[in-house]
Amino acid sequence: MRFDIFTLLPETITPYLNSSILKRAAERGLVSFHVHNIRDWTTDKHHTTDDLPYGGGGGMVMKPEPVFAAVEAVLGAPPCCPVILLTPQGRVFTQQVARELSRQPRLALIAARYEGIDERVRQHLVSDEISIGDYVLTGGELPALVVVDAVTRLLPGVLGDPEATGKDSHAEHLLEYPHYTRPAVFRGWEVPEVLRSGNHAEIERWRREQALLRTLHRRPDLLSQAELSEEDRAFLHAHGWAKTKT
Ligand code: 9D3
Repeated sequence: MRFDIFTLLPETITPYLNSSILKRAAERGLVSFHVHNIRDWTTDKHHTTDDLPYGGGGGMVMKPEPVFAAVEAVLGAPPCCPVILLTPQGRVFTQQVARELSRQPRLALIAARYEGIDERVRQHLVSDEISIGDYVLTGGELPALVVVDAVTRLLPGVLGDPEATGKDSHAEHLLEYPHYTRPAVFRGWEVPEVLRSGNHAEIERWRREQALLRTLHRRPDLLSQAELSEEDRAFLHAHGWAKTKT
């Protein structure tokens, strides 16, 4: 899979792509990352990328010409792949959206700066708009990296174990059970006996119950989407699950 990332701050993007799992995925040829500085497509002496808003008001607006020029130079006109604008007004990014995007052979991402981007970019260049959640950031660079990261780890061969991505708690709509490693006792705090028992059926049951309890207490909204057995449901009801509450 190929990513083209368009930004005014490429230096915020490249270090993360050159780290750990994403770097290894690129070295192995499973994915390629191409970061483009929108400023490289300005044509005026001062390399202007923003301007005052028509109609007045505060803040600056990203000019359309350099964005169109950059995207069309790299992707052609019309663009050869989906063009995603990261924006607080987009559909909210979830694991389901990550899985959907991971089926594409190529994706372009536009990270905006300033108070916004000229509306004609959305209307005539962008095919999809994504937000990563309801909080205010200073730009689209971190959201672009969030999308790249979540999508790349789903690509075949990127993670060691192909089981790992399917068993993700968010894929299952349950929070994870608690994890422990050695030592068995740290500062007097013991690893639960059941995990050291060697009884794999008991361990599986304990982990399932812990995942259910955590989800019930912290994210009960997830339970409506989770695949629950009759035993799971009985366990949850015994711990105060009122199916109506979300
Ligand atoms: C003054 C109104 N602001 C909207 C709440 C304008 C504004 C704030 C922040 C416009 C852009 C931004 C920068 N944020 C993003 O580009 C962004 C973002 C975010 O802030 N939160 C969650 N997802 C995303 S995706 C892109």
